[in-house]
Amino acid sequence: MSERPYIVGNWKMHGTRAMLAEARAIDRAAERLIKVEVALAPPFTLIHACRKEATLIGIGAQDVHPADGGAHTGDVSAAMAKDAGAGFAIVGHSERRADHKESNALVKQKAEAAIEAGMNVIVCVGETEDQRDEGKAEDVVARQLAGSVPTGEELAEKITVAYEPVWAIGTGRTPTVDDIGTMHRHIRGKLVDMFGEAGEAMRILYGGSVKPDNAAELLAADEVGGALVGGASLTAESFLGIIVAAA
Ligand code: G2H
Repeated sequence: MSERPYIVGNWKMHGTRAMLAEARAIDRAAERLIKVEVALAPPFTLIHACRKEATLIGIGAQDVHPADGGAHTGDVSAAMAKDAGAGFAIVGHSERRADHKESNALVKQKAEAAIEAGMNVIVCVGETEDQRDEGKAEDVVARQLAGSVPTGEELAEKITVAYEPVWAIGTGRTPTVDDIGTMHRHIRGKLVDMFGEAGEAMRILYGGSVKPDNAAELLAADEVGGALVGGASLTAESFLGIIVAAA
């Protein structure tokens, strides 16, 4: 696994140009925090402006369409996101799986399209509360990995997996450090099955209610290579609190 923790802010459907000041402040601070790899995924409308404002941190898209282009009203292709300044794309976030009925197969196509366009990808997986209560969390995540992560040893360095238990997203609830470690070890095992030795080095992020005051504890869990942060990435102050905790 990369030595540097990878802390990615997912702004979701938040942000107008007024928020560019936050991106600028995060970028300025990241200059001092070189022990951490920092990135932001703003809405499509802000990718280009964020890329211009922030020169050090990674800028990515929150989704891409699997097709190169064509008659898909309202959608954005990977090549378009890349052209706007995105170096990576998040795919398979649980909000897209739920709101847009995205299947594992579609998530995989999106990941392949992003890689084909020259981007890295963060593929999200995670179980619902019912699935966890029924003892199915590991099976669900294994199926999501098998179905939504593109395979091929040469792709391993382009792919990050984010484990985001659905019941922890935006709720303020988080799994225990032991539970996170158990799931991350399970994911590591599956990645090694899929990618061989290259799977050992792939980053696995934790996401779900990561905040400045719990970041250090969550990031210390076994096999956690960083965090995917939603609500707490919306201001430079709170996002930097997490980045400092990761440093
Ligand atoms: C999980 C996370 C970011 P939050 O979706 O992807 O959001 O930190 O608000 O739980």
